[in-house]
Amino acid sequence: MKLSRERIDEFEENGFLILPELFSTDEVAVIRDAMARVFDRDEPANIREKKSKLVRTATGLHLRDEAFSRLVRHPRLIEPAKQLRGEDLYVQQCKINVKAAFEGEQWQWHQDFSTHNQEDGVLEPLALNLHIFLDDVNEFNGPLYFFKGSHKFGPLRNWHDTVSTSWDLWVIEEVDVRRVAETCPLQSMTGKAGTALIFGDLMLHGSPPNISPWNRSIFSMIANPVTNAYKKEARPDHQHHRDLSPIQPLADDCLLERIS
Ligand SMILES: O=C(O)CCC(=O)C(=O)O
Repeated sequence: MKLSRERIDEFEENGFLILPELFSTDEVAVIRDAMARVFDRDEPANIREKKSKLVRTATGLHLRDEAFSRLVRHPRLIEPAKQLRGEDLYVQQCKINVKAAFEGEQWQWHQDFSTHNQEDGVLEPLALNLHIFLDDVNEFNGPLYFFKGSHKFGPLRNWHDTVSTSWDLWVIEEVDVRRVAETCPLQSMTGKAGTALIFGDLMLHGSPPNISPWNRSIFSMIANPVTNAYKKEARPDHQHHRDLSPIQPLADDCLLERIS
């Protein structure tokens, strides 16, 4: 799948792209079945919420289930990502972020690049975060909030928050969030299950707790150019994979082909 010139310009201008219902209901069902299998296991790569102990983030998915191994090579994700970066990419991270109804906790304001740079020694903000909504995401069940165009500010001042949630995160100083808010409008990332979202490493974003009665699960894969690979191994492999093999896209129907 190729992006048009207009969509590439939109990505450069806003810092993100929404691709409504890029994946079909049947494909989302395959991913959700795999999610249930992975979440059932009590493994360190399933990181639980501080309070409820429900799974918040399940990482290393493409090494834990064949459906995810195919999904990280899906042409509808990988071809646009390669087109935007113009070079080979590796799977830096492959996870699902859940926000369970009533219980899902926040993601503080952050740029992904702060973590990639501080923890993994990635030098340039070139990684792309590729999301697929696995539930309908609405205004109430904890959508991501983006400061549209915030990538143009470059890397912002950050600090390491190891207290607020069970996922340690490099978060952005409030003074910088206020500065960005002066010119960049906030937009919530909502859409039907199967919708995809592509955003860059410098997007200033966060998301509120889910106090609604509706679950919210989002698949998230970070794809980074091979030439921009990690230089530090502070985090475990399931949070930043060491395998730098260039991602080779599979056939478009790869998710629906039988898994033997
Ligand atoms: O799942 C969320 O609400 C936030 C996820 C996020 O911030 C990210 O993927 O970088």
